Parts: sequence; C-alpha cells; structure tokens
Amino acid sequence: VLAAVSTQNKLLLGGMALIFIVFALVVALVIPRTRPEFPGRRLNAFLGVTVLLFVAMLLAVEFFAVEEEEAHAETSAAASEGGSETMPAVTSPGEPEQTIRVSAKEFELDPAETQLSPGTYDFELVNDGTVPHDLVVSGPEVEKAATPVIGPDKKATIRVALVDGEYELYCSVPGHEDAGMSTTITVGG
Ligand SMILES: [Cu+2]
Repeated sequence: VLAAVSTQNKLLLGGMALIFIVFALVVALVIPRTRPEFPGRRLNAFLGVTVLLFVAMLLAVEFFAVEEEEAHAETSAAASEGGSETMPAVTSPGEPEQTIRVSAKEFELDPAETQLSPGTYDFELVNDGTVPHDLVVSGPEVEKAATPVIGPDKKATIRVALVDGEYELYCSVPGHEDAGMSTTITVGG
C-alpha cells in the first residue's frame, strides 16, 4: 500500500510539474508570437494564474515530501522489524563446523556420523542409488530442513544448526521412508 501511495504521489507531483512547465513555455514562447499585446488587459488574470500555479506547486512539493518521508520511515521500521524476525531459526548462515556426508540408496540412509556435538553442520546428501532421493532433517529447532530431490550420482547440501537432542533424517520421496530410508542422529549428551 505504501509503495502504491508514494508512486501515486510521484505521478501527481510529476503531473503538476509538467503543467507548470508547459504553462511557462506557452507564456514565454508561444503567446508573444501570436498575440504581441499579451497580456494587456488580462494582466491581472494572467498574474493570478501564475501565482496560483506556483503556490500549488510549492504546497504539493511540501505535502508530498512530508508524506514520502513518513512512508520511508515506516518502511525502514518495518524492514528492521522484519530483519529480526527472519533471523535463522532452522538453518544458520554461520560457518559450519563440519560437513556430514549422507549416502542415500534403495532403501537406506547412511550418515557418516550419528553422534554429533551441538553446532552448525552441512549435511551433504549423495545419491548412491538408481532413483531420485532427498534428505530431510527434523528435530529440535529444525523443522523439515530439506534438500531438493536429486537424481542418481548427484549431490545436495543443507546447512542446519543442531542443538542437544535427537534428529530424524529421512527421504521424503513417497514410500521411501517407510521402505527404510530413515535414521536418527543424536546431538550432545
Ligand atoms: Cu528416497
């Protein structure tokens, strides 16, 4: 909504500026050629219109500038609020302590390690099978962090921040988890 309003303001402001400029050009260039006696008896009306346009222009700039500032303030306030909300809860952008290789094939999931200390890890899924698989990690503070589904001989990595607790690793391709592509890893004590 804010963006729409401020765009509209810019259009209005631009429109007023255009009217003002066209008016000024017409008065300065066109009218003297066709009507040398201008403004003559209409001097008062002419001056009135000029002053009116000028004042309207000033008011418009003042008014819209204030509204723009308010809009910007609200936008940046919203942005900083949003920033704290989007602090990573599931995955962490921090440096991973370690890469854990997880081999996937029909139908098992084989992580290189099943006992980890708390921290940030990259889980590298390697599809050692013959059909597509993916890797989903779920547990405390990590809700279904998933790689894309990848084909045979492909790799995909997800970064997760692990805390004390049990994490489930599984393949979310229909039927695969039940067929055996599921395991747990333990973090901390
Ligand atoms: Cu699978």
